[in-house]
Amino acid sequence: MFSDKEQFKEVFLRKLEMTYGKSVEETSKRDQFHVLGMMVREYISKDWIKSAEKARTSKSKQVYYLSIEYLPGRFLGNNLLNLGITGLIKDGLNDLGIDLAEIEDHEADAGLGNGGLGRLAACFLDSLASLSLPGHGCGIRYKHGLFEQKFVDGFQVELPEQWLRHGFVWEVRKPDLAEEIPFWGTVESYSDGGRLKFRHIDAVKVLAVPYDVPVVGYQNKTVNTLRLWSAEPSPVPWQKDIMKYKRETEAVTEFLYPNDTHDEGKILRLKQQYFLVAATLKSIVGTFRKKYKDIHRFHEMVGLHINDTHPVLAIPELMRILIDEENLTWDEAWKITTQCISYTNHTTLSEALEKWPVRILAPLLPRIYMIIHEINERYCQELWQEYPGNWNHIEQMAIIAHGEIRMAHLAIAGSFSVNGVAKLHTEILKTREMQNFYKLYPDKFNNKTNGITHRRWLMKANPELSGLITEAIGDGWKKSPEELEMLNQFDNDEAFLRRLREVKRTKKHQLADRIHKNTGLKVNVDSIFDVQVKRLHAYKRQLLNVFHILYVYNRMKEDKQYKPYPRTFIFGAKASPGYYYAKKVIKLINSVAEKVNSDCEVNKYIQVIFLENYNVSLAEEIFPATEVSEQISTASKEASGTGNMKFMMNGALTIGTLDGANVEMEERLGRDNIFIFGLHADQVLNYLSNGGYSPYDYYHGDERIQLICNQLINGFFPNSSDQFEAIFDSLLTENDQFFVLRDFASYISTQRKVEAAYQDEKSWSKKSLKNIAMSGFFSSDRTVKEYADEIWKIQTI
Ligand code: 4GP
Repeated sequence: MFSDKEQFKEVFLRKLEMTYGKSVEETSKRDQFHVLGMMVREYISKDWIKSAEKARTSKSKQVYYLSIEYLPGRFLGNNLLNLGITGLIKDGLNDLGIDLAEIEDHEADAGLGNGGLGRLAACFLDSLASLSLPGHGCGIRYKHGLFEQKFVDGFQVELPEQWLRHGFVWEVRKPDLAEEIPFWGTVESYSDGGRLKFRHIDAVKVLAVPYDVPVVGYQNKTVNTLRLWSAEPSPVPWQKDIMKYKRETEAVTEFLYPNDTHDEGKILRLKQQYFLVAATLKSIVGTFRKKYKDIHRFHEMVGLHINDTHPVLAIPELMRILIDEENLTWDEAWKITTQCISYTNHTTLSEALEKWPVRILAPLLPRIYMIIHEINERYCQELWQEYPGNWNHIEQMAIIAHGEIRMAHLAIAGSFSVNGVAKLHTEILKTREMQNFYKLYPDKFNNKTNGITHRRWLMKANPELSGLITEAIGDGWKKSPEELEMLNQFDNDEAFLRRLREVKRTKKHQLADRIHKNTGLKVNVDSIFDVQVKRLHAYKRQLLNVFHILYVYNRMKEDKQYKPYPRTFIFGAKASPGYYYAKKVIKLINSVAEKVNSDCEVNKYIQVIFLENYNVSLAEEIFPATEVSEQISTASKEASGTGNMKFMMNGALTIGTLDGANVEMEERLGRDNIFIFGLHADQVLNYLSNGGYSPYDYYHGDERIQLICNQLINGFFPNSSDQFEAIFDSLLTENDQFFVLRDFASYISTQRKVEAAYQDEKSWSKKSLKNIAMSGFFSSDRTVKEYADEIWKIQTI
């Protein structure tokens, strides 16, 4: 081990030689990354053991966060930061002529998630550990994470992601703790001392092998665990065709499903869900059994949080364990289960509300299906008591109906807490999407507005800004991010505001270098950096952003005197491979980029950059350099958003709708420090419940709109004449479900306000400062504390 720089250098050199049999000069950056990673993991190990020991022996309640996705990105920089040894390592490597940043670049992103939901889970783990809370992540070790995106002729092409190719230095394989997970087969009944019991027989068994990853808290010696399960063949396969068996078992954790907010109805996906839940519960119950005698106290000592409905089979699986293995009665088991499970909803989009056909679930998980069926029977009886004779109502609320299992209904019925992820989202759940359930169980519903870890997204991503903040207000904000509010006192401090601008400029230069490296394009650092990075989805309205760019372009072409303030529009977005419309929008953004960037009348003023393969590490370079943050979803559709918070914390100003957490940002900032436009959620919802609005009125009534819509189909984009018909149709023939044309005028006029505001340098800097100062609320430390106090009832250990 090492405790100072000299010792670090000595150990590093020795390990490098021992591992690779080469001198430092001969080793590659990847070799160096690997050795540094191993050293840091060793450095962590003492505290990790101690923390695990505490969790095992302490009599405090433990929470397990079950999530089918985690999107942590890279670990090295974050671990160094949280351990407080970045400076030591950086200096030591410098002495050896090695640049830490270059080494960090050789760590593959752990991209085991699609977008917001998975990234939120990663932020929560960071906060749990940093608050010394006994909370652990449980997930799947996909061999291939979210696909790698390439653009070929402007089209998205997906390549398999290979994060494990060079090994994952942070994980520890624990084959001794493997669990067998049964699929298929049948259920047999038998009598146990006169009591009717059931067991699952003739199953195909898949071995779940855990890989533990340390989650390092911020300078507090707490190291929690993220346990990722990997599927392998069981040692005693019952099948004759062993190769087929091997292929099928390994397939369970081969790929992350590349869907964001909508699911593919695949057996494999269901297998993944049960695999995660069954492996996790087996290990938790095992640990509990070693520690406590009385299973009746399970819910007092264990909290199970399900991140969206994907892990909802935890409800019937826990029932199965308690009844079949622990010999409890149904009522006893139900009482424990419903006091253990809490559930977060992340979206109201109907296509994302999971439903599994009985014909798929029942044969794959026969005992689990029996239990879900019984839960549904009893629950419908309860509904009958509440709404006697109202079959319609009961059918609407049932867990099983029309041959399908509605996972959200199961989650609500089987949990004690249901939360949305921003105030507006929770209100919509209570008053619209889950209205019937809210009436029945008002006490279950609560809000927990999302947050992001300020450690990764400010301290690590933007050390320049962090340094400036610390110089101004001390470093209390690092542990208590609400102290960022103290920055408000510099509101009129010219020197401070100038330094804030200098930091932004440094970060813009760095991003410009990255853009140049990745695309070969040179961007104007004096232009406004206007950014929209997030998954590509119709409701997120990247299309509205494109309409604004085309509007500026068309205006410049029409009126040679018109010179907009220079702006660089930056995009990053992956589209789900099967999502036709989203892929068309990707092609459109690339086509607009080509058009704009190659036009020398225009490109001095505006440029469009679409960065390939948007992921966590790219995000860390983008957020600090951004000046205008695009949060322009159709109001009511974005549950919360978390990118909005990362931009705010780094001093960008938001142009956005009153949607998701934008509403709460506006509450804190006041109207002067955020640019709000467009329809409100209730207006959108009212339109939708009355059959929508009439986009043709806007097409005919606004020449700007008409021109842009026509350009989609009239050959304006060379070689793409029929490419964008689907987009044109979505707006006009399909009634513009996401109100792009409806919000266009409001968006354009608000963009003009943004442009004007930017040119008043001092006032813009003040607004930027205000954004940073008011962003402490959006730290996930606040969010996680709320979960801990109000839902999980766990305390710092
Ligand atoms: C996302 C929501 O779309 C986003 O608004 C929210 O901030 C995030 O979850 C975290 O709560 N949903 C998903 C998903 O990523 O797959 O449903």
